[in-house]
Amino acid sequence: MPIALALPLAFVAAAGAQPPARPNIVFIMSDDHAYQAISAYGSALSKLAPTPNIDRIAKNGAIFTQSFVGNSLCGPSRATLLTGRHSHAHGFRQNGNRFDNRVWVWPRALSQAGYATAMFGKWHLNYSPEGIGFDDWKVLDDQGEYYNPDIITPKGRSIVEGYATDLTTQYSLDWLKTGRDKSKPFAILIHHKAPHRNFMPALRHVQKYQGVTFPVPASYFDDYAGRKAAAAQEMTIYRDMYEGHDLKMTVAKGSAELRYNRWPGAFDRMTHTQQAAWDALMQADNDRMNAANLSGHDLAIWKYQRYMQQYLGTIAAVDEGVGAVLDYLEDSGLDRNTIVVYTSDQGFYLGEHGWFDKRFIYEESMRTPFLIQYPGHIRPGTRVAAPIQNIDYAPTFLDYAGVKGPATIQGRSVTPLLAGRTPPDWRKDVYYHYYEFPGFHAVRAHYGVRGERYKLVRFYGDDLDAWEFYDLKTDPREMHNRIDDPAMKAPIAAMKKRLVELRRQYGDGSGPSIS
Ligand code: SGN
Ligand code: CA
Repeated sequence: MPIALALPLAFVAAAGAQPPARPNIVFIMSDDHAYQAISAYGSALSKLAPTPNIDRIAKNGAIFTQSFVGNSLCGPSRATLLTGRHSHAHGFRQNGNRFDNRVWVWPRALSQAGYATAMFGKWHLNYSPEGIGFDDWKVLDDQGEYYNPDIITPKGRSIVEGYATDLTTQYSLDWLKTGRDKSKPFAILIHHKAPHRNFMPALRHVQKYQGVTFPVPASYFDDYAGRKAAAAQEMTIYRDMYEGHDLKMTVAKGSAELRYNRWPGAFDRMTHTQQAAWDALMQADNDRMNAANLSGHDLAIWKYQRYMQQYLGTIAAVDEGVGAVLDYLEDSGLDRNTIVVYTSDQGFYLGEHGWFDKRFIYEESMRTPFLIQYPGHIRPGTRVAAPIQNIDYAPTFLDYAGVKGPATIQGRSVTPLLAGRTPPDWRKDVYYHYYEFPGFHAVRAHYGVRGERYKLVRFYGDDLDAWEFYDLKTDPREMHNRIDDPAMKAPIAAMKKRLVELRRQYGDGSGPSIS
């Protein structure tokens, strides 16, 4: 791509800009937002549930089509994005571990380099970001609640009436407009709880997708043949979702009482007015469901539709929030010198293999959306296919800000990719290690490597030590485990070698060693 090579400089020259000011950074991250649910990725859901504002970032800048996490779970992923290190290196391997706020993180490095810094929304690493180096912060408690959440600030904790996504957006806009030290460049982390379980849309979006029929993934009724860990999970929509808590199904026609509602707190904290409005918005749809008296296959399909309607409904407020932030940046002229990123802490299953949740190395959860704009530095409409991982975020921001990072960082700045140049030694394969077992959804611990064409995985622990191998070219849905296929002997050996090398390269001695 010889033309792209000269582009960034050409941009600066054409704009006749003065010596470049250090860029501002707006890092927007949602929780469990599948790339399949972002229309810029063009999946089957795109037309039915578009995300026009998130898509603006791809239009203004770049979209990464091969963006991955190293451990598809909230806490480990957040620790990785802050430190640029894999789970075994930063030590936060599974939810419930504690993050030491004193370790090196890029927001503190930027603060020390003269940036104004802030963080709003879901933190989920420990009680609060106290000590991280943010000038200002307001966070949800732990997983956070959608309605009237507990908000923790440097001054203490209180219940705030409102919808979590809107509050997070509002806090962020307030800080951008009036809260920050305007003599400094800024870095703000906006971390939404949505669309995380239990998938409660804002009242204005509860009915947004009611009655819409979404395409059911081809693997929805997967039988998990040849895949022991996949068969053993507890994250199947039609078997494991709680009918009340997750799917908001009521017990009978005419009743607003929910079916099994494991954690009633998500609803109990609504005000009477919110609760009444919610019930009224759900009533007719639930009455129809109860009157139809569905079972078996039909009920399984109905549950998929209800899951999608709610999940995508929560994303509507996130998309509006992204729009409000972009509008502010544009109206104020700040956009010209601001990097904006939209990503998620990991991917998510939207019915593929019959699942919700994440955790597995299989594509939909290992992949995560990554969109970035930086006018004058990233050509609008750029698509990057080189594989990146969440260990790369920290070095990328440091690189753009001109700040040096520690040698402990395991990722690599993606700025050359954004300038249209793939360094010859850019990684071709991506390392993965998931630890949380036993735990929610019963996904066994596993490590593996995803290459351009093949994926090798080893599940371990408990009663299981099982290898899997996939040819993503002929089997993109990862339905056929080819580990015992003699025709695959050579690529399996090659990938095993890569896995050993990657474990050595990253210094991951955790889990069983490979002989
Ligand atoms: C909660 C959810 C799980 C989810 C984990 C981890 N259950 O425990 O479904 O896998 O969070 O999510 S819930 O009904 O209590 O919400 S993560 O994104 O925080 O890692
Ligand atoms: Ca998450």
